[in-house]
Amino acid sequence: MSAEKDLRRFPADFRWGVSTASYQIEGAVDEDGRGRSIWDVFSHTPGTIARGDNGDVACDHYHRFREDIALTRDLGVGAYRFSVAWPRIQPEGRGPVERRGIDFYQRLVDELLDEGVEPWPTLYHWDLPQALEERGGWRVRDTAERFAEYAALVHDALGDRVTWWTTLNEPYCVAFLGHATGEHAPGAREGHGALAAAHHLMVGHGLAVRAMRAQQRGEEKFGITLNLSDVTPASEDPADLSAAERLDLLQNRVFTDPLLGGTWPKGEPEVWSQISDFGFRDADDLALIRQPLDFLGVNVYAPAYAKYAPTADPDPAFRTAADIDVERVAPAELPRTAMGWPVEPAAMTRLLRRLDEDYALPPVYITENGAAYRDVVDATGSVPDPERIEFVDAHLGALQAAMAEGVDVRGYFCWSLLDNFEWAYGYAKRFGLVYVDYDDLRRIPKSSYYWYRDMIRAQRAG
Ligand code: GBH
Repeated sequence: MSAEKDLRRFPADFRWGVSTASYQIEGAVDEDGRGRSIWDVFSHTPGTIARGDNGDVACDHYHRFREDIALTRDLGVGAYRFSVAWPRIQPEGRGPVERRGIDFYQRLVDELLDEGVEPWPTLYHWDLPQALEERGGWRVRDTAERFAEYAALVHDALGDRVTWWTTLNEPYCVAFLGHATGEHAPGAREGHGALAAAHHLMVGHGLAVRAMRAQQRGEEKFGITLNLSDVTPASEDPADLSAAERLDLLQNRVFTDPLLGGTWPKGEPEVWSQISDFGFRDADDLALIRQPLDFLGVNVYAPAYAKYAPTADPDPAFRTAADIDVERVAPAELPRTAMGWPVEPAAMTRLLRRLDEDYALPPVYITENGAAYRDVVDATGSVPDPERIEFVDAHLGALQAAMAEGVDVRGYFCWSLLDNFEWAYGYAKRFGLVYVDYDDLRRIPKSSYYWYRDMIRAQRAG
């Protein structure tokens, strides 16, 4: 018992938090001058989202943010990670600020500070202004430049009271789920387009960090959040070994090599030279992308096991950047979440260890980790979710193992505060520590909420 308690002891200044994202919780899509984003358009396109769900109302957080911040305060977390909706700030993705949009985030930030919770805004969690998509979206460099202008506007408005600034959330998902598999907005299935998007996202990050640093007033810290996966070959077969290298390239090194290593991704020409000549890269881009980072956010969900499977079309004209002849297989004995994602906490330790070996890392924050399970309100009105508690607890153990090996991890944010709009899965998948009843929008803390609260309290008790 006491051994187990010791196992969950973290440094006194370790940051505990919860995460959300604008389109997944805010709703109020037509309010206060907000423009349309690619997710409004995508979610209103028949056949894209489970059950035809969309984010029009979502958790109605736009109107209920005070209640949600009170939940966050009572949870005892020191930090709340949320995202700023670009189309609320610049409805067309360019031009002057929509004052009412900035006002909302100022109210949110002030309320958080009043309640003693540190605001951790992310500037881009996938809701690109539709007007920019119509001019090429992330496939074109202009969007990276617009992003930096937008970042500077938000930073100018909030930089006096916000310390922790994250540029992008998960550029992998934006580039490849958005432009190769088509599961996410804008729903494209392209060869070259996804690679161009990946590049311009990183250029946008670099330009944004540069622009915000240029107007820095205090102790602001700048970082980026990547979703990374530990990749293991399914067997010792050389075909599986090279499949694992390709998957590692696609999921991790496309981003980590330029951002953290200052090199173009190793092994990239062999995989993609038939679908792209990478002509979108300028000579100075590597230096631009590799801005010094004050922190690295890592979102961790599931391990990847790679098996060779010849699925890519032999004709490159019909191939997307995600068609790399890899099948994702995971050992059958691993449990699965309601998303079908395999659960293996030790993979988080392996991932962090390898990152630390491969790069000179800035301080790391786990900016998302969590799981969907089939939560229901029971007869007493409670929502027992023992699997989520086990998931988080086991991942905290895996985090401690990485820290014991010397990886500089400074904080952990649970995904998510609330059940919310889970992208292509709509409201069918619940990731919250707090249950949301979508009929009346009532919030009901699940048992994991109380568990997380008590765990954080126990840290302070020393
Ligand atoms: C994050 O993305 C997002 O930032 C957040 O908005 C979202 O709600 C949350 O996670 C939950 O989905 O099928 O085994 O190959 C997560 C990115 C990409 C992680 C797909 C898991 C599939 C694992 N995810 N990946 S597997």
